[in-house]
Amino acid sequence: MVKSTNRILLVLCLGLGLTHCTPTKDSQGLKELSDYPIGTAINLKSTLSDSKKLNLTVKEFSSITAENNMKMFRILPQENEYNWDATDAVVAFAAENQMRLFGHALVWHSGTPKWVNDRIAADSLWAQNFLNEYINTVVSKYQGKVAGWDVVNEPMETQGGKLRSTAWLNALGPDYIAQAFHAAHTADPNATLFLNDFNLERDPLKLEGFLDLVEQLLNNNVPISGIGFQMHYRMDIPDSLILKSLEKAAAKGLKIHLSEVDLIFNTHDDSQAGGVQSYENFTPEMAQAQAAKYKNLVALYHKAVPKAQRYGITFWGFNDRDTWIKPFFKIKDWPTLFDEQLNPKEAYWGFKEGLEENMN
Ligand code: 9MR
Repeated sequence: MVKSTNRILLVLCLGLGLTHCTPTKDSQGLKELSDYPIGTAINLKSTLSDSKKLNLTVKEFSSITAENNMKMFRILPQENEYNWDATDAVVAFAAENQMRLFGHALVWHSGTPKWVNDRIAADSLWAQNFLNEYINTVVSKYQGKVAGWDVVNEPMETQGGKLRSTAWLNALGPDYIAQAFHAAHTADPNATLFLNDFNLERDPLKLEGFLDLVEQLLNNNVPISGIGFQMHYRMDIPDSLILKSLEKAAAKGLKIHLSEVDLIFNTHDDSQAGGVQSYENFTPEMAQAQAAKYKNLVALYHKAVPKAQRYGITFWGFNDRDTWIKPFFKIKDWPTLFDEQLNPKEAYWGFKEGLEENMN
């Protein structure tokens, strides 16, 4: 059992209303145990409507990423109709709670609204101008308020080492990536600018293609300053492989963000509804195994990534009620730190122990 004695004492202490109980590390938020930001993706409306969720968000995390509200399809759903309300609210929430705000995502095939995709396909000159204008508009508006951006999200194909075939790539060629970074850097020279993708920890060919791209960008003086590993990873992905992948990425010398962490049990083929339901129930043994793997994630991050390059660990939601995994893959699963009732799972205590043991 991870730290069970301490927890029982804490619960007893609180239950008896003892005011002189010494606070243990168990009562501290994750963020207090870490010297880099610990973040969560946030759906602000849902957070504000549930006081338990709100309290946990503020207590545990020092960084937030809007799960959807800063995507292009939300900010610019129709031509010339910038919609800032939801984004402004997230910016205000981060400031009020002294949290870092991470921007996600400026250019993403799946975040591009249909009207933009249609125009890009019809007119590459328009695509070029729009790319610069959109990035400039959004990044300048939040200059100094958004600490870093996923400038290009998921530039690689789902599997293997090729660039993803998107409307952007088709219209502008591979240079759309460099252009996006230049536009973001011009709009906010102090923002940390990331290239972000999934399965980098588990697909060596994809990682190689991705890191070749990073290398080319660096050689061409493109202002990229970070690499994002989404880390929607799985219990069956060996930690030795994750370590090696992180080490290869860290060797580029850029910041490394574990940007969308969750840890799932069932397999899937990366497509919508593509889940395979092998685990029907969440057993105590599974809870312990997940705790151990979450604990080791901190150790891997510290081993592979030098201190100055640790941009932080961000969870893609922190509870099994709200996780995107279940509706997206159409499976039951238990990928996060808190259960559906928003109570901490063994995973939470495991991750916390990882922070306690590795921070120095
Ligand atoms: O969790 C997000 C979900 O609510 C949205 O419906 C979906 C489409 O916009 O995006 C999910 O977040 C994705 C993130 O933006 C990029 N990496 C993969 C995430 C999970 O699909």
